[in-house]
Amino acid sequence: MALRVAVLGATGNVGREMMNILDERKFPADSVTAVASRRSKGSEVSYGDKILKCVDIEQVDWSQFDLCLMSAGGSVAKEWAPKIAKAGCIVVDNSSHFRMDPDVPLIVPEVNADAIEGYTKRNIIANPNCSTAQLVVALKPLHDAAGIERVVVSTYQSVSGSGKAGMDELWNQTKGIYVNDAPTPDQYTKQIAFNVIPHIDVFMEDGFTKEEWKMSSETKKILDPKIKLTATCVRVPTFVGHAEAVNIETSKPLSAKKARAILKEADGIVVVDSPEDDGYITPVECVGEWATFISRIREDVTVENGLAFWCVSDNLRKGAALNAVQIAELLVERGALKPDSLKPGALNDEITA
Ligand code: 11C
Repeated sequence: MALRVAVLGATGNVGREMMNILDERKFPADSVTAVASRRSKGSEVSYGDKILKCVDIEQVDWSQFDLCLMSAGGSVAKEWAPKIAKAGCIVVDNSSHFRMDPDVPLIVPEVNADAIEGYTKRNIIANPNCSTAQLVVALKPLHDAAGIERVVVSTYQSVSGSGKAGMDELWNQTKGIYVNDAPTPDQYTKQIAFNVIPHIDVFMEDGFTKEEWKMSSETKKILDPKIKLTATCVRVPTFVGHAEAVNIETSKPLSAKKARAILKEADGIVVVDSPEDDGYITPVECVGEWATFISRIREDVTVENGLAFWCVSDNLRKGAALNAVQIAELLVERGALKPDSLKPGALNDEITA
């Protein structure tokens, strides 16, 4: 059987990146179909040098697909992921809906690849929140080396995290302010242009926001339930790329020099760290990249075993679409998905043809 892939939510910021990354990484799909809501039926999205017209979600026979990369929001995921999974198609869902379900693995391949085996319980795999994904990539090698006990993280999250509407609001407000005609906030509770807003997602009873809660609970599920994590999540007027100022306390001592060496060897990480004018990475430089960039690694002497660093990644890529495609690659690697192109004899057939 061939490997037939659907991208559901193909017209959104993340859906478009999923199509780009499937192509860039030469994911061995035998076919790729763009799927969207009825409203977006017929909209065009690109996949490599091809233009695909979106198919209406209601019209799809899901038994004809092996893998669905879904980025269509929590309510669509709640309704459709179980139906699609039941039809025999593995779902990788980017929404928060299934992340804490004990029968759904929450996967960042560099961190907890083996947990993917649990997907068979519901045929659904969850993709983490963007700010969590880059953080756990950075924490994993340090945790293995020195045992992380506590994390304090402050985020600087770009407006693409709230979709195209958030990007449009920043753009229109910024232009409007120059001519004294700025539209009033709609996507955000306060002005985002030339401002920062310490509020992402809804407030919870304890005063933290849901985004902050997600960072803590998802890190526990992906990396280690014993890690204590407190976050302050802030929206900033950048378009793409989330940045994080991270402070960790470890059970064993870990020097900045050793941490730098460990991170340099770790999967998915690029260390750019020297104490000079351009010796660090900023959000605009990480756009379109696959890596999580780590800079400003230094010892924090205010606690016994403390380390601080700066972490930047493309939130639409490692934070969403890239991680989803990496999960799909892992499914291929482990034999859960079997593309025709990788079956024995396929190469010979191609040569003969
Ligand atoms: C943001 N991190 O930047 C959010 C977007 O749970 O998948 C992703 C929300 C989620 O606004």
